[in-house]
Amino acid sequence: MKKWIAGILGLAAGALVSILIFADFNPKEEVADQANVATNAQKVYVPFGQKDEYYLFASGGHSGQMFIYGVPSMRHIRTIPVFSPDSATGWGYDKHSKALMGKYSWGDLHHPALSETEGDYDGKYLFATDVANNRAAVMDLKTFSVSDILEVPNIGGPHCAAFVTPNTEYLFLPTRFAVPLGREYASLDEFSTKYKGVMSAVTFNEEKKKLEIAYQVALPPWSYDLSDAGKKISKDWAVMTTYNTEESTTEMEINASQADRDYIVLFNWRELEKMVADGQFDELNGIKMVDPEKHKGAIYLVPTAKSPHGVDVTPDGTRFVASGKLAPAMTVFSFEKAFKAINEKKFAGERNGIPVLDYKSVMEREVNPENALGPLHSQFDDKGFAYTTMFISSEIVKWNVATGETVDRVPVQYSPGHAASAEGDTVSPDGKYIIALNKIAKDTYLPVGPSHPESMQLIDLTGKKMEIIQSAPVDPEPHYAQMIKADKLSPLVVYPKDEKRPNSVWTQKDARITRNGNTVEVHGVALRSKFIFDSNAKRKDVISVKEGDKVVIHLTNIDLDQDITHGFGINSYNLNMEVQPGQTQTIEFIADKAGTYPLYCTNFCSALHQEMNGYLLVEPKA
Ligand code: RUQ
Ligand code: CUA
Repeated sequence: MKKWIAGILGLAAGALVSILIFADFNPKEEVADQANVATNAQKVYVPFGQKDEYYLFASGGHSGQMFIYGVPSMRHIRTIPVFSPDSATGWGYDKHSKALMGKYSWGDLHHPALSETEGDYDGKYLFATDVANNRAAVMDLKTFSVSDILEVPNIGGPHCAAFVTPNTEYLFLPTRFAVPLGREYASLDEFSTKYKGVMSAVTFNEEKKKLEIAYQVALPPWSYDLSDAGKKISKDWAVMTTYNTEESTTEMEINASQADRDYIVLFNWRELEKMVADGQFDELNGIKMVDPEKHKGAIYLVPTAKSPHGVDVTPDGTRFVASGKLAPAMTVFSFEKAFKAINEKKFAGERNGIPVLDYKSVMEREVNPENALGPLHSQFDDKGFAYTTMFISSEIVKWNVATGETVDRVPVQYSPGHAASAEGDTVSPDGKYIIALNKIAKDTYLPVGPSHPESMQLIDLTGKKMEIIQSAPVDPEPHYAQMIKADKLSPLVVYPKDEKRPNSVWTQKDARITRNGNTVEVHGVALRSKFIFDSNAKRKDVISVKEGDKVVIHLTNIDLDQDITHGFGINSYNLNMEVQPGQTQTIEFIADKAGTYPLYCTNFCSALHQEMNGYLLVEPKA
C-alpha cells in the first residue's frame, strides 16, 4: 500500500517536473540561442592559413613555464620553459639553459611583463619572476626563448612583480615574504626589528642580454602583493599593495586581517635612482640597499581598505585603482591629489619612518557594485571603462573610471583571479577582448580526475553587453597574462648563419672530434637526415670516448630552412637538447657509464628522420 502511494506521488512529481520543463521551453529563445552560438563561433574561428590577431602570454605559475595562446581562437600555440626543465626543447639539459637554471628544478612564475616603449608594448622582450626561488627571467621574443635568469639575493618571494616602467628602465621586484636582512637566521620574535620586505630594482642590459641588480630597498616587514608602474603624468612613480602591516608571524589568515586599513606604497623611482647616485645607501652582500627610514623623500604610504590585492594604474596615468579582497569595494585614488599632499607635506602620520598620506585627501571615490564580492584586479579599455574581476561573486564588472558607475557585468566560471584585456595595462588599450583567468573550472571540460584544469574565458567587448565567446583549458596556473597585437612581434625565421659564432661548424667537412687530456670535444653538424661528428672517421656519426672522460658536444643545425629543427638525445644517458635551424647548442657531461649508447634525433625532421642516429661508445677503464 505504501509503495503504491509512493509510486503515484512519484509519477505526479514527474509529471509536474515535465510540465515545468515544457512551460520553460520557448522555441523562439532556442532558435535565438542557436543563432548566437553560430555568431560567437564565427567570432573565434580563425580559418586555416590565417593567424590570430593577438598573442596571449599567460604565466604558468608553479609549472615554471609561460604559455602562449592565440586570440581569438584560444588555441595553445607554444610553451616557453622558463624556470623548470622541459625535455621537448632540452631546456635545462644543454649548457646554456643548465647554467641559467642553476641549482633549481622548479619555479613559480607569476606575472609576465612585456617590455614597453613610451608605456606601450614594443614586442621585444618578456619578463617574469619566480616566487619560489627569487629569480627574474627575460625572454627574447625573436626566438621565444629565455636569454637570462638572475637569482636575486636578500629577498623572499618576488610575487609583487614583475612590472616594468614605461621605457623598460626598470623591472621592480617587491616581495611577498619578509626575511631578515641578508637572509641570516633571526628568531621570529625579532620580526619587527630584524625582518624586511626587500624590493629590488633590476635593469636589463639589452646589448649583453643580461639582467642586473641596480639597487634594493629595505621596506618594512610586510607582504607586498601586487604592483603597477605609473604612466604619463605618473611615469616616474609606481604603486604596490601591502598586507600584514600587522606584522604577524603566525596564523596569517586571522592575524594579517586585523587592521581596518593596510596601505598602497607609492614610490618615486627617479628619486630612488638619484639617492643611489648620491651614495645614500648601505651595502649588503655587494648590493646597494636603500633604507627609507634614513633616506626620505621617495616613498609614501596611502591607507586603503584592509588586505588589498591588485592595484592598477589607469591608461592616462591619472589614477590608481586598489582592490580589497576582503572588502566589497574598489578604491580609486588620484595621483594628482597624492602629489599635492606630498608637495605640501600634508601627512597623517608615519609608519616605520615612512610618511602616511591622509586617506581622504588622496582618495577620489569608493566603487561599490551591488553584491559584487572579492575584487582582485582591474584592466582597461579604450573608452574609459575598467573591468574588475570578482573572485567571490565569480564575475567581471565593467565600470566607468570617471564616474564609478557600474555599466555591465558578466558571470564567469568560476572565481577569476586576473583578467587580461587587449593591451589593457598600457597607455593605449585596444578594448575588443578581455580574458578571464579562472581559478576553478569545475566540470567545464572533459573530466580528467579530481583535479580539473584552470580555465580561460574569452569575452567580447565590442557589443552592448559583454559576452563570453570562447573558453580554453590551461595548465596551472595563469596568475596573469598580457595580450599583445600579433603584428608587433617579428620572430626569427632561422638563426642567421654566423661563421664567427664560437664553436659553430657550417660544413660537413669541418666536423671534428678532438681530445685534450681527459676532455673530448665534438664540433658536429646536424642536417637532414644525419649527424656528422667527425668527417675523417670511418663512422662519421659515432662518438667514441673512454669511461670517465669529460665530453663536450657542440652541434650546429646547418639546415637553414624554417621549422627544420633537429633534436639530440642519448639513450639512457638522461641527455637531450634541441637545435633549431641555424642554431649552435652545446651539451656537456662526464661519460661515467661504460657501454654502448644509441643517440638519435628526437625531433621529426624528414622522411628519413628514423635514420638520423648514431652511437656514443664509452670504452670501459682497463
Ligand atoms: S596574484 S589572483 Cu599571483 Cu597576481 Cu592575483
Ligand atoms: Cu633530425 Cu629528426
